[in-house]
Amino acid sequence: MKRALITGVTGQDGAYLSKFLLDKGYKVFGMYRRTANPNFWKLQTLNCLDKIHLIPADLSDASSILEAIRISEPDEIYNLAAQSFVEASFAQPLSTADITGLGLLRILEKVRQINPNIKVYQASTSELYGDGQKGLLNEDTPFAPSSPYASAKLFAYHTAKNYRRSYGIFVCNGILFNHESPLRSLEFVTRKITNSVAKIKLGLEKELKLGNLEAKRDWGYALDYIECMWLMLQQDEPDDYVIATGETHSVKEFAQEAFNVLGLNWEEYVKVDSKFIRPEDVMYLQGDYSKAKNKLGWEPKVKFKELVKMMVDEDYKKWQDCLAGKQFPWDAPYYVSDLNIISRTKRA
Ligand code: NAP
Ligand code: F7E
Repeated sequence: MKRALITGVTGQDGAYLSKFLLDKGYKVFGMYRRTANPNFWKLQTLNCLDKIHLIPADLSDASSILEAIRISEPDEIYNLAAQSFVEASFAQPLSTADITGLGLLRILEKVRQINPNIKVYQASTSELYGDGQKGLLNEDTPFAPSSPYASAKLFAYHTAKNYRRSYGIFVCNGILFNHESPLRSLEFVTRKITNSVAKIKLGLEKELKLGNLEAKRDWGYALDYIECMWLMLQQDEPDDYVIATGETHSVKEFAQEAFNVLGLNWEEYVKVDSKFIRPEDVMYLQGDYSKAKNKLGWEPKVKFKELVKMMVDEDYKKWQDCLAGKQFPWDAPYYVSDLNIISRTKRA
């Protein structure tokens, strides 16, 4: 039985990857950081919390990483943990650099020292390209990071390549473009929109405040992208791959489509609030996944409209279930604004 260690197991990708690997017969170890309030709702939603082995560790603490590798004795490590919110990286640049950048270096040093045969997946990102790009972006497009998050990920990207060349470690960079799902955290723009559309439809909220509506992203479905992480580690040689859909849409188009799903006109509800505008933003991203298609045999299945509908439908159902008094794993009650709505509806 193959053994995998997933860092960032409580995140969107960590939860989907846990399920994917369990279904493939892996013994799955999930690294999570200690928090005052546990946040396992994504793993609970996919019904795999009790099937994985949880190990408390923190990417900023090398000794805890050593312990996690010793306990799990993995064949494969998937490094998904990060401070992954670009906006927050402007407010917390040092901790972002520490976790999102140095985190991989700490892992690779332990791999080199303990067992250099462990294969490693690094969650690289389309944010590496930065602002000012045009056309389809591929593995040869030069990087020009536009945020502390992207700079930290660029450090990790090069660290992976360096450990591959210097020590022969099997480590792959998955240059993944934005990927979303009903398990996306609420601060990211897609889920922020779909959650708000559901509340507006149910009369629980009146407006949605967003920042830069013109930014374009290549949005795919997280579950489609998880398979690629695994495929990269099953190849004979380590390599770096762009994973994307090849389509791009603006935030405005996403909002328009999402309101449309529930028969609403986005222009009546969306307001621009400068609070959500970043010091520097990436205006355009569109990926060329030809290499993944040719070498891994991978293609995205879910396209833009289907993705938006899936997310709106899921959030709408969650709010309806909440109003009906049902209990289920969910993140909205952890956000003050949504908690206030839930408390209000319970009092009424
Ligand atoms: P996510 O939902 O934000 O999950 C991030 C995970 O990292 C969470 O489990 C989080 O734990 C954990 N984490 C944060 N700081 C940590 C620390 N100091 N030590 C240990 N764990 C820590 O992110 P995601 O969307 O699943 O993305 C997975 C990875 O892919 C990330 O590295 C992200 O940067 C990268 N990526 C994402 C996308 C995308 O569109 N989703 C695209 C390209 C690359 P808590 O739950 O405790 O916060
Ligand atoms: O922003 C704009 C915002 O936060 C998308 C992470 O997974 O993907 C993600 O990073 C765009 C930006 O994702 C709001 O300015 C407008 O232009 O959903 P986002 P991101 O920054 O693209 C990459 C690939 C990663 O690697 C990251 O880990 O939407 N936008 N108004 C807004 N964004 C947010 N969050 N909130 C708004 O109100």
